[in-house]
Amino acid sequence: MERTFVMIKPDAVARGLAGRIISRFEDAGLTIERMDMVSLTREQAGRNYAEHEGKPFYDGLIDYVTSGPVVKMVISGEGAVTICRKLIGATDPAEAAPGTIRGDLGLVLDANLAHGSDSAESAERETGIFFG
Ligand code: IDP
Ligand code: MG
Repeated sequence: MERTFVMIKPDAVARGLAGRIISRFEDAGLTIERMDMVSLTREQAGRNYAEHEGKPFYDGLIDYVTSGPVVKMVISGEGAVTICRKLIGATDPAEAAPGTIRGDLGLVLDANLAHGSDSAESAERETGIFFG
């Protein structure tokens, strides 16, 4: 049993897709352990995306993830980290496979709908940032 951190980003919440995205994780057999709708502070967003600081898209990314409410979740299940990343799909929705959240519901990299931790270590770190 593994736990991961997943966030439905502001574009998806604004488009009314949160319920459908949550269902995809539940349909896969995963368990939503914790869930809350919040607006991120720039400080939280910066901590979550620290690895990207200094990259050309960094400021835009922080603007994007703080532009409106998000749904933050802790999701558990066998292989939850990898399964959630698979369900979310490739970073750029234009490249993401059909059947994935980004492939089915998105078009552009600037608004790619969801975040999922990329490893068990990231999951622990990110859960700490967002759930204390
Ligand atoms: P991931 O979300 O699939 O793990 P990362 O490479 O860790 O992808 O990038 C984090 C987030 O930064 C992406 O989900 C996306 O929102 C944004 N991002 C990444 N690369 C670019 C880019 O080239 N232009 C604009 N935004 C980007
Ligand atoms: Mg990442």
